[in-house]
Amino acid sequence: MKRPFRIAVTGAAGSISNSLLFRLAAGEVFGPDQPLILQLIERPEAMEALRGMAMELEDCAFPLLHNVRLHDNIQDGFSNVHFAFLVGAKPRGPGMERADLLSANAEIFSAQGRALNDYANPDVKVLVVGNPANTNALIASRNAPDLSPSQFTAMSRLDHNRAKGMIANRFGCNASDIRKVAIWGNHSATQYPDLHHATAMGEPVWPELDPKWVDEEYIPRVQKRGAEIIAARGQSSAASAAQGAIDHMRDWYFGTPDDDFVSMCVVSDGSYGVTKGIVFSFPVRCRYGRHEIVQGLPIDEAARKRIETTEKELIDEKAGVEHLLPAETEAAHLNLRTTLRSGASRYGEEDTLDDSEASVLRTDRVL
Ligand code: NAX
Repeated sequence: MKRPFRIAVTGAAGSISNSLLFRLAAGEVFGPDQPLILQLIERPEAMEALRGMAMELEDCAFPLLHNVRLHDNIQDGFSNVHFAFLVGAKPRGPGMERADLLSANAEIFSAQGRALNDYANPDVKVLVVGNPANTNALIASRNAPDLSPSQFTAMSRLDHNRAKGMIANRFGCNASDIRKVAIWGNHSATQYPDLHHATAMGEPVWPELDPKWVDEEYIPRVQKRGAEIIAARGQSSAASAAQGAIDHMRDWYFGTPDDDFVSMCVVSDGSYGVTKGIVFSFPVRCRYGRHEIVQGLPIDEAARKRIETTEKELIDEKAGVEHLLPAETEAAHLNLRTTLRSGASRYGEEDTLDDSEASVLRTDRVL
């Protein structure tokens, strides 16, 4: 019997978790033979709802689910966890400016970064789902001086899946026939869903597409899909967001296929000229539990402009929370080479990445 993984989920009584927790417990992320302990975290006022969720989990009699723990504090909730899904966040209230939303969440995520640093397993892998996800992930990472920035990611996988689904519809094929779609930038309406490198059933899609359709229909529709769903069902995306989180963590853990890439928001190492030290969605590949930004994709002028627009938004977001970014972690986030300690990332290596298995496995990362 394998040793159980400890998984923390914040916002565990919310809508996304209502889908995520059951699929985690069913083995959809870590496989059908990996036992789990769920450490579920909520605000004190939502603990009763969380208790209801735990009863339902119990009633499923999941063979992989060893234990469910309920926590109203992050210190106990993050204790020894190997993976953390940070789903809970403060929603935008009436009259709240974006800057207020940013700073309200900044405080939550700086405390969570510190608690992960102090209480989680040193190899913890963190996925931030709660919005504004990219900047929340940056704040958490900057407040975790003993962890590598490569251990913190934010979710653009829902956007990636949306982008894939919409192009599959266009070509009349299945989403699994589409490869190499990329989301660049922020999980917001400035994100850039890029089809230049995408293939459908092995053939490039770009030559088949009308650029006007891409610019005026496809890109805005992916960017605003969240709002379209709220307008249609009166609630924000929940099951599809859970699917994005499942795909993100599963691929990070098990790896991505060689003939494809996925989108993940990771700390920028300056690839493609993107400002270092912001959390930005890139096309990435994962192997041996590590993510690496896909290098060398051609970027034309129009794509460059779109990347710069979303980059600027993230720079502005970062400026708005600068007071919560400790100076002591700045260098590690600007020079990712110095953070290779855990072997979790190949950031900062020269242009030619060393693919040898010996180098990949040298640090013996054991969960
Ligand atoms: P819900 O409002 O249904 O649930 C959020 C839960 O988080 C609530 O139960 C609340 O009590 C809890 N919570 C709030 N602050 C907390 C804290 N500090 N510690 C622990 N728990 C806390 O929202 P839901 O629909 O589940 O969405 C959760 C978050 O995901 C939101 O911020 C939402 O904007 C974001 N999303 C991010 C997406 C992405 O692609 N990155 C897509 C979907 C979603 O919009």
